[in-house]
Amino acid sequence: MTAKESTTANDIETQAVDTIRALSMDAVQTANSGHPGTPMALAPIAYQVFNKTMNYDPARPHWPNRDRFILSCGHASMLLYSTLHLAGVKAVDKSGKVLDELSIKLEDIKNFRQLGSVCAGHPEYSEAAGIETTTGPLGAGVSNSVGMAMAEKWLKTNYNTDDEVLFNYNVYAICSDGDLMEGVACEAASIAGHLQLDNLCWLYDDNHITIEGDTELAFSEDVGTRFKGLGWNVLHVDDANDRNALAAAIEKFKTCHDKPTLIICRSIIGWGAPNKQNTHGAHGAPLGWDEIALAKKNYNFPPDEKFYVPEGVVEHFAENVGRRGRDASKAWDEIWAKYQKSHPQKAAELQLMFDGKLPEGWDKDVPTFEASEKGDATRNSGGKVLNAIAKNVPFMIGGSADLAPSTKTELTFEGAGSFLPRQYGGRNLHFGIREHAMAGIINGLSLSGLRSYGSTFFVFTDYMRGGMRLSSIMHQPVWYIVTHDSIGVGEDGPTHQPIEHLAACRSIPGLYVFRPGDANEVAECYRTAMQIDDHPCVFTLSRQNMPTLDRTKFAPASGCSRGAYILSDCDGTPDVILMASGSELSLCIEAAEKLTAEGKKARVVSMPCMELFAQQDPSYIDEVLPPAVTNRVGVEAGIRMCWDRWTGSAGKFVGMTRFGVSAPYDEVYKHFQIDADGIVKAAKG
Ligand SMILES: Cc1ncc(C[n+]2csc(CCOP(=O)(O)OP(=O)(O)O)c2C)c(N)n1
Ligand SMILES: [Mg+2]
Repeated sequence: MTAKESTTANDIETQAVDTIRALSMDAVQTANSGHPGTPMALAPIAYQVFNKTMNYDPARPHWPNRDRFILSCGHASMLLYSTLHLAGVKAVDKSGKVLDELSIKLEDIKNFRQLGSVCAGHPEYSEAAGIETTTGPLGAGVSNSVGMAMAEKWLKTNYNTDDEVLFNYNVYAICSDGDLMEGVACEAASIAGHLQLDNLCWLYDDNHITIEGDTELAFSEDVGTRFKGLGWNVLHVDDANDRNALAAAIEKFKTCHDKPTLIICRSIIGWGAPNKQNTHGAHGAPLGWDEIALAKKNYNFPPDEKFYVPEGVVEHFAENVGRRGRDASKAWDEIWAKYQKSHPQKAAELQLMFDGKLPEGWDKDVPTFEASEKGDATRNSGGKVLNAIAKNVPFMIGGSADLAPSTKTELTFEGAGSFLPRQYGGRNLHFGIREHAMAGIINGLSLSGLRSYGSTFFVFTDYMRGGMRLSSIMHQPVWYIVTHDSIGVGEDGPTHQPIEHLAACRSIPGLYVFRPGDANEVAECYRTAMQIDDHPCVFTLSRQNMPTLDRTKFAPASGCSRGAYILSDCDGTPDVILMASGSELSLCIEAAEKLTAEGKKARVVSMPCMELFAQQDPSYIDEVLPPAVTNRVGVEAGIRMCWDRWTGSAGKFVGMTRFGVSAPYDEVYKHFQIDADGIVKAAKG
């Protein structure tokens, strides 16, 4: 049988599904690395969702009202690449312009997992249009999907009118056993159920296999019952190859109007490979060309032809998702044109959001704080500045993991409101005590165009670090507003006193960590961060008060935009440079006064953001920290790591070397000798 004959022997839908399978097997085998079995098993699901269900225009991958497709089990990346390739999804350049070429070319698939190929080991957002989020860490993708579904609800509530429906998209996520074993997925599912996100559909690959073998080894729960308990609509498809059953289940999802849907699909990993299917051997290793040939025979494909796309398959995708998407996006354009006339102001807001820009005057209400010895906690000034900005940036939304009264992140201006079940217009999100899901959700919101933030105590960044890392990998400008930033927490003791967290956050490439030293530094750090549109930021803010510095005496806080600046100086070359972030800044000022009284020349450098400072011109860095001045003291109520770069090999550090203790905060500081006397001693030592 020739290749041509074999293609006509099958119906085109089955051929399309089998093409996804064959491309995936071939790519993994050629790379000699990857996961073939799951794409083979899930090809019918990806086909059914993408080609037969979604409103998605392959010629406009960034169309705002597109249905979203997320592959949460990112190890099955070839499933996504094959599908996007066959669907004809177009490439998009950095400016957002659609190019006249495929986002994923056959050549890219042939170079799967190789340097420079957009077909990376796991799907990487921004590598290729059509990849809606980076996945790989199990559970992450489904948590993003909840944020995307929330974004749709929020946009719909705030912008649709009775006649003009701009937003009505669904979010589909394929997930695996590993996804559903992860805590973050359960946190995310719990909030999705609570919020009744009926625009969200997870398709669970119930294949009974993970890396070590049968799921019986470690996973015996009744997933369906769990999800029912979480408030989900739970459906079953007994055979993932039964596309009619899949279609019927998806139809039921669409008609369910008060719950998210979980479709539990029984599949066979490596389906079609006679010796490897249904074994964990099909999970993460190439099948071998012999086994691939046998599988292709089963699919009625030419056994030895690699990267074979039967005639008619690409056209078949074009006639389905292509045509449907084109019609839907065209219809949307008409509505959008009408909307721009009928609601010019709202349309202008949306246009800014689509373009990733800020409204004019977004920072016009950012306050300047009066000098005050008593000062304020930076969490308080942070709350004020956040409110001042969010008021003028209508698409900025966020919330806290049940700590808004402590982190001061509630938006209190008129009309801010709360995002609640079936009341989706509010801007205050309530994540409950689910930090990791919060990070995943704010990533999902950001990937949907919103400026998003999440808030908790700094010490609990440990719980959401996976999501923070992904924010940075994906270059999303999400904010982590984390308070109670040091031993300054006081009585709550070592479990609540972050020690190593500044270093841990600074170690994530691309994450800007701000620790402002007074209220005006808060304002300037927020102003600076708001203009960073391709990196996440962390704001670590204090529970305890710190003085609001008199800026007629000290340098202006606008120096924060350079990461570090000379706050106060001496005449001539300093004998010592004292530098600090956050609440320790005022201790340095006090120490400098003492040193000056003793006839020493001291400079104080405020360093709220090391990452920004490191990016400055070397001449500026040398101006702030002249190389000739080697007597330097870094001061921070955290561990020393990160400071040596600035203090140099002769430098000293005043900070923490162990976990904290429970006591009133000023006593804790004294106990660890993080005070002016300790700094003076280090400066002289
Ligand atoms: C958070 C996280 N832990 C561990 C892994 C490594 N890993 C990749 S796939 C996998 C499990 C595979 O089982 P399943 O999720 O059921 O996928 P299947 O083999 O059925 O495709 C593991 C442990 C990971 N990617 N993410
Ligand atoms: Mg599995």
